[in-house]
Amino acid sequence: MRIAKADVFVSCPGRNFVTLKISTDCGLSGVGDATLNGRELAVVSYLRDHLCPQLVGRDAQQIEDIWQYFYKGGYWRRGPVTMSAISAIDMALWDIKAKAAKMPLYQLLGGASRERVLVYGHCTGSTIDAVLDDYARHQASGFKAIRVQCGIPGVASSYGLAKQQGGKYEPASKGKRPEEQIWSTEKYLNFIPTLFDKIRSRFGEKDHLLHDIHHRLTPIEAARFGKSVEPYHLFWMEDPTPAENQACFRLIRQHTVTPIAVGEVFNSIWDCKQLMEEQLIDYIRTTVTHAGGISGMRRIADFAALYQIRTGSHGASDLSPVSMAAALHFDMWVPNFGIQEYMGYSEAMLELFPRSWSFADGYMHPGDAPGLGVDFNEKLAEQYPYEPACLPIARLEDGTLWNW
Ligand code: GCO
Ligand code: MG
Repeated sequence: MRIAKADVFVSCPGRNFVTLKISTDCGLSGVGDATLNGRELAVVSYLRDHLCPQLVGRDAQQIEDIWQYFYKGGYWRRGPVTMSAISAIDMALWDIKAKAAKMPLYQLLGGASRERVLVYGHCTGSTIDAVLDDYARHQASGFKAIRVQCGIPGVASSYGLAKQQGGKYEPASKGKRPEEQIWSTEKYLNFIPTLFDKIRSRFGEKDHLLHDIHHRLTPIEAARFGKSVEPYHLFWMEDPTPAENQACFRLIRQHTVTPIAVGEVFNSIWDCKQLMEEQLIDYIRTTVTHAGGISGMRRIADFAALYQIRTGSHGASDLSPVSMAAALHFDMWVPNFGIQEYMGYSEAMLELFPRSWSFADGYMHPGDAPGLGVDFNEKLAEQYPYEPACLPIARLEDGTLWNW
């Protein structure tokens, strides 16, 4: 089964997605997601100009060899651009292999380890009252695990808020220059315990409660944060501090038992190594789109399992429905599954990517269509050309550039 064609599409049904379609000489084709929010065109070029010409003519069944060919063969290893491109190729080839086997991908991976996939949704609000309303809405739509982000009094643009009340959180803004936001760690740290106190007092302990710090604290501040929310039993605190210097997480661990999730910006097993070996995290957030596709994720998850670390894949809406489908197959199979993020998609996005996955009662299922169970409507995509957009940047109140 030879690869006849590899096409790259960038389309914007409300936000930009990069989609790879690999077609074979036997008529089967597969899709992969290569979206790197705010840096989409770099991956488009990496695929179109460098990898796709080398893909054509290869045996589509040799997924592992192709992965190694582009990982080792590129000489310049790792990095988000390279790994998003490799991830999309890997995903599309697994899609083809599972279609050829006439199986949903999770069957080919080893079969279901669970009946359905626990997902968490995003509750946001600019005030505690607005958060409480949105939390009730999430409960009513079935979610059993809810991430909570709230406006911080005195901070003009806190992380994780929807642009309109009741709307969805979407960080990127249209245009070629990023929006600048202002951040205050002091105000945040003083406010957050009150937020969780109000949620637990109103709704009790029955849901899993999650929170994303989005890389904004220093290690000692993260330690204080973790300690201060211990009474509310968080499922996790996410990205408490940037994870470049991983030894810093030792300090957080010395002070708190609040579980830690890290890894949405990681792109290989090497980024996970120290955090796992030293048992410095509890959940690994790498995704199929950025960490080497299904093949890369399997290596990471198996390594994590040695340390009882569970998966909690990034599933923000800047990862396309193709990524969501691949993640759900992976989640059905992976023995050390923890949870999956699910923000949902607009009608336009779902029309562009017809899919067989479903959501009910706070759980998802990838469906039983052969392959990933997701398609890409190329014709419709012509109506949604690429629109430049950027992720914001954050500054402290005195103007110092901070971690967004
Ligand atoms: C999350 C993430 C996202 C990122 C976004 C950046 O936990 O869902 O932090 O919201 O900010 O994916 O592109
Ligand atoms: Mg996050």
